[in-house]
Amino acid sequence: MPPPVSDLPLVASGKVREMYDLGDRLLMVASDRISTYDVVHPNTIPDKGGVLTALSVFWFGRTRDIVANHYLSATEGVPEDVRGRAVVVRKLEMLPVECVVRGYITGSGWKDYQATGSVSGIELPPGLQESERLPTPIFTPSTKAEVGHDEAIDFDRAAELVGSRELMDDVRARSLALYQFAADHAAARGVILADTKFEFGLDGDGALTVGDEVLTPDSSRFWPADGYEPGRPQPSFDKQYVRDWAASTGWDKKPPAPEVPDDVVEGTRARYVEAYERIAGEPFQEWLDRTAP
Ligand code: PZK
Repeated sequence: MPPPVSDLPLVASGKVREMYDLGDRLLMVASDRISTYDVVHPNTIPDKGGVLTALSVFWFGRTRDIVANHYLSATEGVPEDVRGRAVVVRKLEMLPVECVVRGYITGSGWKDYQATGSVSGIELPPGLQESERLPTPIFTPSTKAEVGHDEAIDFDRAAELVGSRELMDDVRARSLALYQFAADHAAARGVILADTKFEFGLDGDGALTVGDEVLTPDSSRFWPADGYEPGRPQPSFDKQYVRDWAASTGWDKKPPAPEVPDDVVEGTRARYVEAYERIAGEPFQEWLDRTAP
């Protein structure tokens, strides 16, 4: 019998997921917890962790020819109590930068553009509207902040932190290629991939490898193509029900976050499952069946 997750050494944890040590490998577990405005709600969205894991595994399988990744298995070595929402991955030496690609101008990129006309040192054309598609996708690295928000840095600073301009050139090229592949795939299914964040590392042979989760709603902004209109913020494919409900309660977005009511939980769960089914093109149940103990 594999050990329950609670027996494994915890090596890292984020707001909604955990990483455990398996010796020569790692176990990455996605929870069903959800945050809005950076605050985690007290209750969960059933299947959220499963959907994010399934999506990440879908993309890892589809992008192996663009860049190697750390994914090994969603069954072998995954304890029964977390099957469907966890993966075994290779240990990497992680690079100390977040690799953000933006195809649309939104979020912190929109703030920076409004203030300076640039994002991560890349000058953008004047007169862009909020949420507008960029002439070409841009690579906008940021620091990994231990606490608080990541800070945008320019390419030269990223290369300095990584210690090699050649390696950083490769990281940028792979990041842009991954984004382009996924954005094209999503667009054909009615989903806009506005932006996304990758984390890279080096494997035991020094080969550039993508780690973390990839191209999920927690590492990306997914917008429904239907109703897309620049000039305003776009509704998030997955979290908009929770955000709209949270705003309607008058919550000030400061901790603690309010408990999400059942109908909003159910609507949000349906949106996550729909995101998986649209993008992967298979019923979410098939993922659960494949990974079930
Ligand atoms: C690694 N994180 C971020 C924080 C998480 C993940 N393949 C790898 N090898 C070594 N280290 C990491 C990875 C990956 N991926 C990633 N921390 C360590 C992180 C919190 C929770 F699930």
